[in-house]
Amino acid sequence: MRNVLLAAAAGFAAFSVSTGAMAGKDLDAVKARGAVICGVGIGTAGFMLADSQGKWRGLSVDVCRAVAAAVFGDAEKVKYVPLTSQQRFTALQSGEVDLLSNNTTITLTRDTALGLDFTAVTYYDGQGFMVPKKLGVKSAKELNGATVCVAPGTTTELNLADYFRANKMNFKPVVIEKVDEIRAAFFAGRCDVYTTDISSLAATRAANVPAPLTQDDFIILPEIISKEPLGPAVRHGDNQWADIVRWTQYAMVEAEEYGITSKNVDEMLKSDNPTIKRILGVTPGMGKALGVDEKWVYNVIKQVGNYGESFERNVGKDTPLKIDRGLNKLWTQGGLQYAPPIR
Ligand SMILES: N[C@@H](CCC(=O)N[C@@H](CS)C(=O)NCC(=O)O)C(=O)O
Repeated sequence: MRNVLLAAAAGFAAFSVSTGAMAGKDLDAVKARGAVICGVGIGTAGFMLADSQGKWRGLSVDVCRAVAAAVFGDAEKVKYVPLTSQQRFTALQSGEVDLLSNNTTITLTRDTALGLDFTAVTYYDGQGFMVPKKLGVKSAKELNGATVCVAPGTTTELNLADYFRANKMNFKPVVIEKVDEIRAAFFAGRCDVYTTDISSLAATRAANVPAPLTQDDFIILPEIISKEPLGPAVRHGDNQWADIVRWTQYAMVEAEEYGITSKNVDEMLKSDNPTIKRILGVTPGMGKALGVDEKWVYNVIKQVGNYGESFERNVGKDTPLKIDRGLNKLWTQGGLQYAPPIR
């Protein structure tokens, strides 16, 4: 009898998860804990890096902070779990983290077979190659026979094989899980080439070259061999939690489009523009629909900033990375960052 009841309970639990558009189990857990557990990388300047005080910063970290601001009104309510490329999906699937925000590429198999939901693109990227200048190589087409440092469990590894095969070239992979060890191997000359997302190459070149070498001793080759739309992921099963992450990202993009910044957001509360009033919760409704405080966007923008502020502060032209907005400009400026309306 007891077993029958347990089986029935288990069946019911499975049923409510699979149909649970309204189920809020992950959001409930986040709220009960009072903090978001965010899976990040091991350490990449501008995107996800803990400073000497242990404070995490970066464009990907800002997503964790913004979600905490939306849910708790406090961007500090985040616990960070550094994960390698190999560990990240299991950590999310098993519930060790609530959210993964670590430069993961959206792909079909990750979105389906791995049981994940990607929210929105934080950074449109592509895969590239970095080589020591002294190698004298100017194009990826000259890399036949090269030794290539690459991380396992990545799209990088797959694209690398495709690219060399398509160009009838051979390579010797040196597969290393921890990004700091990959960088060390590359800088020590254990491989001729380091391949990963170009954002990560730019970060490595700007922040990790060991003296006496300098960043001028390395070049990123011109070929961009793939599309790498990078964004946060949650696991299947709690649509409301996914909605909160997704719309928090959109809110940062929408705020940039409407000129709402961390500096002027208090002024903007007095705006007559109906869209701005709705975004900032002066006209209520959006917070209620999402299941958060009406001041959710106000809190995100006040504490974290809009998308453009986050981009410029972390990876933009005044940072060591000096990354151009490029594809990550707003759609109104010829880029791909486009948020559906908050209404
Ligand atoms: N975007 C690619 C690669 C992502 C990835 O995790 N790359 C690693 C190895 S190069 C990385 O950048 N790690 C940075 C970090 O841990 O700080 C993917 O999703 O597979």
